[in-house]
Amino acid sequence: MGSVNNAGPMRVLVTGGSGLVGKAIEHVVQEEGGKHEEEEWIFLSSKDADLVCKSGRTVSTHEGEPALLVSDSLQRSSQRDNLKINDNVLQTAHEMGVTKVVSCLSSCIFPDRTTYPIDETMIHNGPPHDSNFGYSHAKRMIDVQNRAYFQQYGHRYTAVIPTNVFGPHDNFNIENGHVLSALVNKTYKAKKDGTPVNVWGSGSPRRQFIYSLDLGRLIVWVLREYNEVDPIILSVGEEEEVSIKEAVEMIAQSLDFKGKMLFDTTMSDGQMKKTASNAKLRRYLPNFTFTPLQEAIKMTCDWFLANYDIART
Ligand code: NAP
Ligand code: GFB
Repeated sequence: MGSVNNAGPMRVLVTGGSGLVGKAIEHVVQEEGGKHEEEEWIFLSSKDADLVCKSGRTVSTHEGEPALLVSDSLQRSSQRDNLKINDNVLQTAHEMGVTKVVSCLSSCIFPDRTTYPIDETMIHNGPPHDSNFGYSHAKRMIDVQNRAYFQQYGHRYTAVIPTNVFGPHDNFNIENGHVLSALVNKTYKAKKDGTPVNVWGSGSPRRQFIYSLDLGRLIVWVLREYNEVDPIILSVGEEEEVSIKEAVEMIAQSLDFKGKMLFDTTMSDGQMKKTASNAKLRRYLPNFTFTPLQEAIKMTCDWFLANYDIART
């Protein structure tokens, strides 16, 4: 966030910089030429500033005046924390004269009873799935706030809507990690201990999984080239949607696990599907190539094995 001095280089502040999405953006910027000459990119974690409280927002902005804020509000926050973070980030951006903010929404905020595929125009068309209604409404408010900041001040603050993200630096914790990362860890342990892998639910729910590095590449593109205030879905196509069972089999193949998979139907399936359209992204980037899912899962497993000691398990 901060004022872009036309003569000066762009400065970018990435909140959530130590997380799954933040680390992917950092990889793209530091390792893939995503950073332009003289630009300054600053990656923050909760240790640098607690975005839930105003003092945290002051600290993060007094570090200098980055040109841009990629706001990664927080997975584990409650609705109240998300609302506070949204307001702290966007209001600070406004007060500091930030030229652009890119916030993360999520495909789980879409209406639960809907037609498919879901697109960006449908965000507010009905209540989200009951399992995360508080979080979803807080996320939806970012879209409302972005439109208000544009209408009142002309700020081009926008948002991206990723589907299910996975990759290096994910949260691999078996209890509170997302499905792919949790099952990488479960399969790793099952292979080591000679026990079955416990998959929650029937394995029938369907998801579109986006590899974190692909998402990082797309978010850097949004930062630089996407000028709408309206959000944009960042996802593989509908045709890439797979069942949880298929995804789990890809993990087993990547870890060379040949043991038993148990589908524990006493555990909820949650949302059976939330098929999203990436047609809008394709209109902008018809030739963007996503990493094939099996390859991305294999790279994630390899990262996990090589970084087991530092991974969030
Ligand atoms: P994550 O891996 O849990 O990372 C969360 C980041 O936020 C970490 O850098 C963490 O810092 C930081 N953080 C936590 N509490 C904070 C606080 N109070 N103040 C400042 N920073 C704080 O999350 P993620 O998966 O990267 O998600 C990033 C965004 O993408 C979220 O908005 C999420 O809704 C969205 N998204 C994620 C997915 C997915 O499948 N993961 C899908 C769609 C959308 P510490 O390391 O210090 O804790
Ligand atoms: O990834 P997940 O927890 O989140 O669950 P959502 C996806 C599906 O995987 C559910 C099944 O049907 C789970 O029942 N599943 C099977 C498991 N085994 C496991 C397991 O060991 N762990 C987990 N976690 N699931 C996400 C949000 O919702 O949608 C994210 O949590 C984000 O924040 C993303 O918004 C887009 O796909 O249900």
